[in-house]
Amino acid sequence: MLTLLTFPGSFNAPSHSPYCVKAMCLLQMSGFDWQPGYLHDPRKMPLSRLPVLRDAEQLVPDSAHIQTHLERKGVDFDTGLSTEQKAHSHALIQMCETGLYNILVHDRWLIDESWTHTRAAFFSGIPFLIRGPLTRKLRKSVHSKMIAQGTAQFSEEERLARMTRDLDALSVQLVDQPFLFGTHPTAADAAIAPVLDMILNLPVATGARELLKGWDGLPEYVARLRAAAYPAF
Ligand SMILES: N[C@@H](CCC(=O)N[C@@H](CS)C(=O)NCC(=O)O)C(=O)O
Repeated sequence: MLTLLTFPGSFNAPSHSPYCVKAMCLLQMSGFDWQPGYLHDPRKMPLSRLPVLRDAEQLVPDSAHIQTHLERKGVDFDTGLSTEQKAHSHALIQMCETGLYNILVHDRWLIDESWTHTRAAFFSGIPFLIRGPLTRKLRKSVHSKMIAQGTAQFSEEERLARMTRDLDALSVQLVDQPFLFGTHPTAADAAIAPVLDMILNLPVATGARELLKGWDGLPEYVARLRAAAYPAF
């Protein structure tokens, strides 16, 4: 039995990490038997991050490496895709993981009203006495990373303009098909729909959440992927 070491769920998702939900979707799509193993603190993990897949004695960190590991065991997440479609798939995943993902992190951690909910949902398991100092330190570090990466340097208007271009690209891809590359979910859907889902489920009405909520077709796309590939718990 495979075990996915993952952060627990929050905000209507089976994990609060989109990378963990991506790995869950890949596992669901693989058809292998698997179970979640919940962790709050990834510092002892190989890359100090989650998800990590445990396969017998082996620990496989990083959702992309987990995908490769499952592919080596015989799964084809991109059945029937041409070489060109596989290149598009890769580019869309990168777009999401460097653009939309950072907008999600920004809105969860750096908007004061949203942070109150994020803090309560992610860190309620941390002892009360250390919760304040620890979460302040983590928030400061996320802020520094968001500045270094750029997302926190842009105005809200600029962030939403960049997000609009990403959503446009996804809409073009979905114009006449239920999933990004046809009638069935592929690796790109597993990576991208959870990020959209988490933006849609932000606890406060941020600009990003409202933009996506009102976007023709994308909330419905997320609902389709949830029905097709999310685990039942
Ligand atoms: N490239 C990695 C990214 C994983 C990642 O960034 N995970 C975050 C949560 S979304 C994490 O574990 N951060 C460390 C922490 O929260 O302590 C993947 O695809 O799995």
